[in-house]
Amino acid sequence: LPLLERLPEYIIEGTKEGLKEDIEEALSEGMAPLDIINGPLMSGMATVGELFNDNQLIVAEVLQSAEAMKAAVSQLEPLMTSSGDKSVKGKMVLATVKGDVHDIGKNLVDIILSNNGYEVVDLGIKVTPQTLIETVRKENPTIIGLSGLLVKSAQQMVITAQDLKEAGIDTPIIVGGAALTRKFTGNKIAPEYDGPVVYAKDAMNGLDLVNQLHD
Ligand code: B1M
Repeated sequence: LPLLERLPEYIIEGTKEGLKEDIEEALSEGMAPLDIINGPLMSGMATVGELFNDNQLIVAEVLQSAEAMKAAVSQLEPLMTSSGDKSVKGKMVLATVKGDVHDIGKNLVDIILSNNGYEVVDLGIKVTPQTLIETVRKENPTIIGLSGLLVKSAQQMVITAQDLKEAGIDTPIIVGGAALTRKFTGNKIAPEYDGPVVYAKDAMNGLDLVNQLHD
């Protein structure tokens, strides 16, 4: 198989054997680290999602796919270009919402923001509104980042926004993840919150929006 067809196969098959070498080959051919992730690797992950949906993969196999993706992302992480601007532009408290374990997208947001002038406090997965509130009070971030991939996570984000508001917090929120849309964010989450709430379709779009909020 040509390289661009081999790369998604590692994710679909959930295997790391040869992955490192093929990523090196992609890099040596001039592909940018983020393009490797957003292109062939994400396309493999999209196929995994479809196969899983069709019951052609079980959770254990999807976990292997996630492991392969994580290995690729950690190999590429040190190579992600930083803006060169070393000043700290802001601070994000970042979390995958309560009830949700998906963290690959969240981790990408962490990598990209950390490499572009933001301090990121990553609370990990299944983060309750209470933990978020406590951390926001302690860390005093300039932005809150919420990730969630399950349909129920979209609803959980509404609850989280309500809880933050009740705690008197109005720090801008950025949300992202497969189950969300701009429309849902604008119509369902934003009205429940006092501060701005914006939707990012991917991690790079997230960086753009975060930069805009800090201008
Ligand atoms: Co799960 N899973 N999963 N899963 N899984 C999905 C989300 C699903 C769509 C698959 C499917 O059925 N087609 C489906 C959800 C269906 C729904 O809710 N309607 C699903 C399901 C059902 C489940 C379980 C319930 C399965 C089960 O146990 N029966 C279970 C849930 C457990 C739980 O959360 N409580 C489960 C478990 C898992 C694994 C653990 C096996 C594994 C996750 C491993 C891990 O993350 N450590 C897993 C995986 C890998 C997936 C799929 C296949 C891939 C997700 C992924 O990592 N994508 C996924 C199918 C899919 O999404 N197509 C699926 C790559 C990642 C880079 O993309 O996270 O979308 P993503 O991030 C993107 C953007 O969304 C955005 O930027 C990134 C790109 O740059 N973004 C942000 C994300 N967060 C952002 C935050 C921002 C800004 C942008 O600012 C703060």
